[in-house]
Amino acid sequence: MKKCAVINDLSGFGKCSLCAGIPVLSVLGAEAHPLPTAVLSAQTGYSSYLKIDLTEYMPSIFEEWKKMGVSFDGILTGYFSDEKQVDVVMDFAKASDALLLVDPVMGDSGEMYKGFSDSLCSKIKSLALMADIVTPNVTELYLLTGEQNIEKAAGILLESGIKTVIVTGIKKDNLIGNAVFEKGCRKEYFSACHKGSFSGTGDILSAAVMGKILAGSDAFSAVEAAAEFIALAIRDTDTENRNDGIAFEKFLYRLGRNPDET
Ligand code: PXL
Repeated sequence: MKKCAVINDLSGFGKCSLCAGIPVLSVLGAEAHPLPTAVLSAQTGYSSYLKIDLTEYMPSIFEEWKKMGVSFDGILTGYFSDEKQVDVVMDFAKASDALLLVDPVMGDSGEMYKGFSDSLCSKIKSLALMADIVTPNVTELYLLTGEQNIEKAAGILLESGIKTVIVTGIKKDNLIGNAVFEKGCRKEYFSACHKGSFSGTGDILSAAVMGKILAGSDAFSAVEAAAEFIALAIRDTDTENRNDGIAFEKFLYRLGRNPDET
């Protein structure tokens, strides 16, 4: 089985980060090997939460993995709670030839998430520039490039050497969608949006894209499958609070199904 290191936080509520990434990778047939950056009672969108930062343990965990002699096919990164964590992960990624997918978790809806600073964002940008694939939402794309125009901003990232730029949460009329950019190629995947944005959809998308690509898909069909899965779950979500995330669990089996099966 393909091995994927998943570097992200573990949040008790919010259906995001590792709670989304591990099941999604698993159903797609990849082994998920989590390294939590922090443990939280709930993701930071809730009005109160406890965060236990694990920065000091991360180098030793990487050291133990090195001692075990394991090598990874994929490295998937998400939420960081400290700049030092990003440095350690950059060293880990440099020493590996795994496919690196960086979800540059920094903000949404035009604002940085609680606890983020310009210097943490600039570190995350350095990591993103090492990646094969990045999955920023529109806010994060702007934070990475300083460019409002999505096409131009994606172009800046491609020019810097990133192979695939996947921009999530693009709003157009009553539709929401994702755009995938590779050199000389661009595709968009839109679906009807009546319910606004939800916690965890970025984490689900990045894990689904990683899982699909490790299973042999190209980035375009990976995003199409991930977006369909998320749209299905959102349609079935009846929560009043966007912080609670989406009802993705009962549709995991459909994500894992071979597209040729009926
Ligand atoms: O889904 C992004 C995310 C991940 N982890 C934590 C968060 C957020 C977004 O708010 O707070 C802890």
